[in-house]
Amino acid sequence: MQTENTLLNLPTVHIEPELSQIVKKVFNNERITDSDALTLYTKADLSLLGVLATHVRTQKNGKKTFFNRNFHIEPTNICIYSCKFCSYVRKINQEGAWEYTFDDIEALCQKYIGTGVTEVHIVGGVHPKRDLHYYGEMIKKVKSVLPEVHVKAFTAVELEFMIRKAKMTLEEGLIALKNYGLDSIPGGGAEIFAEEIRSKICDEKASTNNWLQIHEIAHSLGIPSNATMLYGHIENYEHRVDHMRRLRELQDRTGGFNTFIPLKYRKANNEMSYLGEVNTIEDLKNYAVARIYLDNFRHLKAYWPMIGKETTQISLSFGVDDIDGTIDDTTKIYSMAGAENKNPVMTTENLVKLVKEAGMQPIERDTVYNTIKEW
Ligand code: V47
Ligand code: SF4
Repeated sequence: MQTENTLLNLPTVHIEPELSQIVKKVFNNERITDSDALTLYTKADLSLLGVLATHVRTQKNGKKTFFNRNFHIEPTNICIYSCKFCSYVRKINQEGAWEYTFDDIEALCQKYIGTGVTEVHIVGGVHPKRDLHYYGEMIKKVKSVLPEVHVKAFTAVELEFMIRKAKMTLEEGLIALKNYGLDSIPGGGAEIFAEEIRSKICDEKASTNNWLQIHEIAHSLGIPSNATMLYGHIENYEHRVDHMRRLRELQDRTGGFNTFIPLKYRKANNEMSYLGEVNTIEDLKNYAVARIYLDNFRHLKAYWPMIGKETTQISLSFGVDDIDGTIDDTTKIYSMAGAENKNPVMTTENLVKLVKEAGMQPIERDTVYNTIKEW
């Protein structure tokens, strides 16, 4: 059966009835259900998803596409855990392991004095010997060199361990880190919340409940955060919808998430390589469904070092309105997992050009989406 879609005031567009009721909801700015999201994943073609996601994106952000000037510090790749998708983890004394000293970190930060960088993103392995106070002193060191910089640091997985090691409750630990200078929390460590998948890919580390609890407490303390989802491995669409449902529910309670960042599983040099990788169509579909489903997230980020510059440009027509930042060759997480960008670096001018070529409006932002400059 076919129905006429008059919503767009266009010539007749034929849409399956099951999809047409979802189309109506989206254009009426109504929340879609879990089952609607599954239907979109399984039955909607890419062109329809692009139209729907672009409607939501336009309502929330117009043509604005956000980026910032940031760099990463990955203090160590030594980690007590062994997540099956991780290409970066090493054990103490293993070849390829690194541990930065505070002097190394100070020297790295000094390179950015006067460059207009507004954010430092600090994420690394869960080192067995380092607790909250060590990382608190690290934040102080960064801010002693770059006093104005926003410190977005430590995934919930790192936080869970460093706080436990310091023998504090989660709330005490997050308050202490805030006092050391922590400004926000990145979205990593979420992977896939569904326990039957999490137990197969990253059994040992912070649980789903830990992850959600840490973000909820952080929000209650005025520490905003991001959320990620690692997709394209052994999970199915139900697991992705379940993951986003848990985030949507938490966001309804706190409003503390800035952005959702789907992370495509990359296969090089890890135990799950045999799975291969999903294709670009799947990436775009996933951005679009996320944009439509997560109605209470203002922003959807495509992490360009992960998916490449061209897919990033196309993603802007599938709901994405944020492309992260300049990064400046300071992350190894994805290059070690096989991302195209071996040395991820884009100047501000490159980012602006990328956005303009896609017909969008580049906005340089700070971490919490205040506009710094309209380009
Ligand atoms: O949790 C690890 C992912 C995450 C692989 O908040 C992999 O702005 C794909 O937190 N293939 C850490 N992904 C990165 C992270 C992040 C990244 C960008 C922006 C923000 C933000 C946060 O990296 C991990 C894991 O999900 N990851 N290995 C891999 N082989
Ligand atoms: Fe450790 Fe993070 Fe790699 Fe897991 S993904 S092994 S927690 S560094």
